[in-house]
Amino acid sequence: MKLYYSPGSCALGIHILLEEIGAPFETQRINFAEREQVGEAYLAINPKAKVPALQRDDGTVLTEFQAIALYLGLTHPERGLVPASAERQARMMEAMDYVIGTVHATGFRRLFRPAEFAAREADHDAVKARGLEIVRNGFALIDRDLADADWVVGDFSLADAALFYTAFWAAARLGIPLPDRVEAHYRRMRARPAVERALKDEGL
Ligand SMILES: N[C@@H](CCC(=O)N[C@@H](CS)C(=O)NCC(=O)O)C(=O)O
Repeated sequence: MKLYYSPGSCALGIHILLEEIGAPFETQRINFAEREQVGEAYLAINPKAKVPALQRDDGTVLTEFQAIALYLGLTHPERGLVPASAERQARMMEAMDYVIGTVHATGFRRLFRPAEFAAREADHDAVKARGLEIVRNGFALIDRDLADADWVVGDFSLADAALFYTAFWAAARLGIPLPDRVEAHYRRMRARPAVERALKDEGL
């Protein structure tokens, strides 16, 4: 398997899951600063011009965080990254979709790429302010749902890797304070050897 990634991007979550699984994989960095994601070579891998993308050993490529994560979890059942019960599986997907589809795609994206939301530069501060509000509200909801649990849904699962990459953006990249339980989850994640390996491998 080969993971296409950019350091510290959402692909970090998939990188962590690959480390957790322990199956052999390689990584290929896509250099965003050089716009490699829109270059011909990468578009042939992922025409959506995004990371993560996972190339399997038969050459086929999977995109979209939730799909890649689910594939990894289901193909390595011995690692227990997908809960057994339908209720917990659904809760795991619910949490991942919220983190990725709302907190990341509508919140952090406004902070990282305001030009995609407003053509006029004069409007970018307002776009970022709205992004920050979405991120803060999102973490507040996640914090409430975490309650006293160590992990998002019972045991460690795919959803914890998704929450981690957004918490990492807040804590390590943007200095946005995390609510207490999300902060504790972030620290718990950082204590996992697989997380440290993925961060180190990405030079973070
Ligand atoms: N829906 C996609 C989103 C992936 C995504 O937004 N990736 C970002 C990095 S975190 C990206 O590749 N951005 C490239 C760009 O904006 O040019 C997924 O879940 O995988």
